Amino acid sequence: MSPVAPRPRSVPSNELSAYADLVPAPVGAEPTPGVHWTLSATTAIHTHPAPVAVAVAEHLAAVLRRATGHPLPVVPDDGPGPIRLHFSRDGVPEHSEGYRLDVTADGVTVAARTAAGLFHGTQTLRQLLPAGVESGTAGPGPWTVPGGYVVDRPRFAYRGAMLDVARHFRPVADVLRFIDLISLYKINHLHLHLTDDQGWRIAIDNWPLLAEYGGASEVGDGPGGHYSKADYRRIVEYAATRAITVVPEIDVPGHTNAALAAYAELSPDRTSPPVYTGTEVGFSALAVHSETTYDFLHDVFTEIAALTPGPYLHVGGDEAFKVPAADYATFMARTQPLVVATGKTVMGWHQLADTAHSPGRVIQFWGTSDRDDTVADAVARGARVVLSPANRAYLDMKYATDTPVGHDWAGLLEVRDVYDWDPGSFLAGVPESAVLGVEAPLWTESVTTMAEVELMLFPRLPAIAELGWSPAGTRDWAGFARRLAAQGPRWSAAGITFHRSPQISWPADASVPSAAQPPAT
Ligand code: TNX
Repeated sequence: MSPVAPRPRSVPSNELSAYADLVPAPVGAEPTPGVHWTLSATTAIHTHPAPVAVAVAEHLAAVLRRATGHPLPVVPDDGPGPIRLHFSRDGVPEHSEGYRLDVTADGVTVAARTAAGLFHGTQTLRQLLPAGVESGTAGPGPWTVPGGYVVDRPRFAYRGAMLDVARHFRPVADVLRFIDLISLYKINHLHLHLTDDQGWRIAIDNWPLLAEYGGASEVGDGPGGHYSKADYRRIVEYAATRAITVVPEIDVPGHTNAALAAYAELSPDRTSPPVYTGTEVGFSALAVHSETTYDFLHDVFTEIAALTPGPYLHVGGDEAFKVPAADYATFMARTQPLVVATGKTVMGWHQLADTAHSPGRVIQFWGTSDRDDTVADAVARGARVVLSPANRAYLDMKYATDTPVGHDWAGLLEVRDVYDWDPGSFLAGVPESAVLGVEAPLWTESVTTMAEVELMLFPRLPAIAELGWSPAGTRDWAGFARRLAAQGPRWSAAGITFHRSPQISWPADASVPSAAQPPAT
């Protein structure tokens, strides 16, 4: 990874506009002209001693050590220090994820009510430092932060990104990198699409062949793979240190060929189909009239719930074309209570909307129109909605016809398409109060490497992140395009592959270092 070349000027490049360039846009921010503070070889990070706060401090230290080469020790909070992370309500917005960040001539203070708030504040601090702070190798600095303050909190509680690890498996290290990437923009839910026709990716003790046999395939000729329970716990714990909750998805009753291939008794005709490595959808289904199916779901949900500290368990429910509507309703009327019995809240794709309600359930809308009466009815019955309109939020859609991977069934999605809509008023009959948030799904039928994952994420993921986080009143395409441009040099410094959208006036140095890099794998 090559660091960004130092700029030949005396005013650090970030000093003039750093507070105006933040993504996602904060609730409030002001620079203090003439004031700045510079990180040095003697800077320490003073933190509240709670392990959750120390974890945030250690993460910040790791990022800063990499790029600055300075030792950045993490020490217990003993009052104002050059960098201070502490719990406080003073001037901190009343929200569990809110924070206040102050930069004076003496240093940086991040105050929040929770570790999540501290974490988000430290992500903002990264953006106030020069772009080279994202580099994987030590640069010369100076590591100057312009004086000022940020007061911030999210608009929506749920800001998600989905990774389909079923069509193409991704090893744990890649998932951890994915977590790092999405956490830069204050995404707080990682939805893992763990099962599909092409592979079952999570070990289930009571049904070992699901992962052992059903996990040993993927789209094309690849070997597939699966997460052991220890692997999965590692992902969940790592996500927690980045203020991210994992949402596991077990997609039923369709999208189940891998499970049927492993266990014939789950299949309507009691015969295992061959392993499937193509990209069609809608051809598989569980035996919805068999008690074995519900025993299976009970076991799977119980084991998944035990691995899941977060509140949601996603049951999929999309594209079950082989299941007649009445059977689908019966199936979901039995399946949802199995989730509720584990203590989790049901989440599902919006095909679930007109089936029985369960308390607090979350409907994930992936349609392409601004009207869906079944979703509006579900909301009237108490459901909440996560918005992932495919023509706005599907990150597997190509940017343009020449995008090397991806689909186009919901259209070509340039960054403006992804940014320019309002989740609070998008769906008829779904008021802002019923919108839990937004999510950007990345399906991986054609996405096979981390470089391709990154290409599809950047720069669109920050657009969805901003819709989820920033106050509605900040939404302005021209302003966002300008702020997004300032992120380019950070991605280059970090070695992140991204689409040089022609809609954005990238600064000259946004393309140079990255283009010189070998493609990531
Ligand atoms: C539809 S979106 C699907 C997925 C595909 C995706 C491709 C949804 C709930 N189902 O199975 O991967 O389109 O864009």
